[in-house]
Amino acid sequence: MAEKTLILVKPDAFARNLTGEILARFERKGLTIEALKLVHTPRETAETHYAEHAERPFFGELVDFITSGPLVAAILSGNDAIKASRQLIGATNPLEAATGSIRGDFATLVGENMVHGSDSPESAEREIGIWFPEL
Ligand code: DAT
Ligand code: MG
Repeated sequence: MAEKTLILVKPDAFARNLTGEILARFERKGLTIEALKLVHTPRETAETHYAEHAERPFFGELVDFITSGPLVAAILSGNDAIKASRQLIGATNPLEAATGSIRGDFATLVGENMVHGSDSPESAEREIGIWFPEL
């Protein structure tokens, strides 16, 4: 089923010059970049994006991290793009993410886990509206 998802190459990955490597993995899987931008994220945007975690103890650190430097936001499309992307990204905790996944290959900290991918069609629609309001 053709669908769209919202991907963030987070500030840790951007700072480590891994943006191209990460986007290449999604492209190699067969997903298509529909939109792409570099963002200096306003705090309010990060808080809106992660609103479901507002009551969690790590929320402040999460918003600090996601606003700590530029990130790259992308809309990807393709067959089951949401599930396919989450597979490539791996488990939330990089220490539990499979080797071969982005988090499994490049990260060790849950708070600096390289990439975000929407987790449902509803999330994808909401998140595309946050990061690409002009579309
Ligand atoms: P995912 O990014 O895999 O969808 P999530 O939606 O549960 O994971 O959490 C969003 C982000 O919040 C996650 O990428 C990293 C951070 N996070 C999640 N659980 C955490 C924890 N226990 N401690 C610190 N940061 C956490
Ligand atoms: Mg999530």
